[in-house]
Amino acid sequence: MPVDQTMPSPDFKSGFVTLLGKPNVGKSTLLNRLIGQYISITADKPQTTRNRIRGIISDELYQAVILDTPGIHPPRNELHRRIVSYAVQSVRDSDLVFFLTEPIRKGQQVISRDDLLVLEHLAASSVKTILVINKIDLSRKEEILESIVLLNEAYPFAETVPVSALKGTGVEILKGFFTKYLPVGVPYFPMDQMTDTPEREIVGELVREQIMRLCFQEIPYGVAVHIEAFKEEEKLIRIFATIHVEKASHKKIIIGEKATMLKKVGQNARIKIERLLGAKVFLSLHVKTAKNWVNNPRRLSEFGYDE
Ligand SMILES: Nc1nc2c(ncn2[C@@H]2O[C@H](COP(=O)(O)OP(=O)(O)O)[C@@H](O)[C@H]2O)c(=O)[nH]1
Ligand SMILES: [Mg+2]
Repeated sequence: MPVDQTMPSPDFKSGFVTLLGKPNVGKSTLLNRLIGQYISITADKPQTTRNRIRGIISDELYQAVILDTPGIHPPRNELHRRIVSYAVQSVRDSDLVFFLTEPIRKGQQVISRDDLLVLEHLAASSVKTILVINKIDLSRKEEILESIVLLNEAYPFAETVPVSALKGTGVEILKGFFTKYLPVGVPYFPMDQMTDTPEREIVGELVREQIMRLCFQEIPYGVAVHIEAFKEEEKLIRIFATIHVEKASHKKIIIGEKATMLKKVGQNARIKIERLLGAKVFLSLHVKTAKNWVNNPRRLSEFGYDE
């Protein structure tokens, strides 16, 4: 339910927008760019995003609540199943979808299977969808134009916009769609709020992001970060976090020789957390083994992955 606020203007628009697209296409980068704050983690690895991160963008004319998703992909374990069902559910609950994809490469005339899978889900939902062709800074003009034609033949998009989420190109055009396509309504959140995801959840994600970025291959996918304590003192915020891993061998890798890896994870994460919270931070990390938690319903709920 919308909070009780005076409506800024009679035709003020408010609603929910879901970012959808295959892993690594730039959804989280776009969310951060739209709201101008780093709340959703990004990495050059598939399936970085896992937790429910929502950004809020407000203006005199609209408020858009934007949901970042990990994308829709065939689930491999109980964790994935819960994540995919969240993405599917958020499409059903949204007023507008931004479908992100990358330009189709020259000589590669087909739309990828990953994209087709997402489009199938969209077709079933009938939510108005904007085609966002991202990473245009990496592509040639002909490739972008050809992609626009092919994708519009495959799906009835309401609009098409080529962007670079990384550089910011085209992002202002996307903001124009909030007034055009969201329904008339009062704001759901205070106008200066940038996210409704709890701070400690974002902090946990910032720790997990560094593990994604610094550790190799399969290890990061079985990692959950749990914030045990978050103590705000006068000049410092003390944060105690536990990193849960699936196997003892993974614990060894994350800690590293003489704890060098864990130190690096902590240092990098602390810099980003300080920027987010605007305060000095003391960050303490502890690594624990939680065998096969990705398939354990009790553990999944405990780590915030609800049904
Ligand atoms: N060159 C380029 N890279 C981008 C762009 N948008 C995102 N990326 C990079 O693509 C990778 C995946 O981005 P991310 O936002 O995590 O993708 P997600 O999995 O869809 O959330 C990261 O390394 C980003 O820096 C873009 O417009 N141009
Ligand atoms: Mg992401």
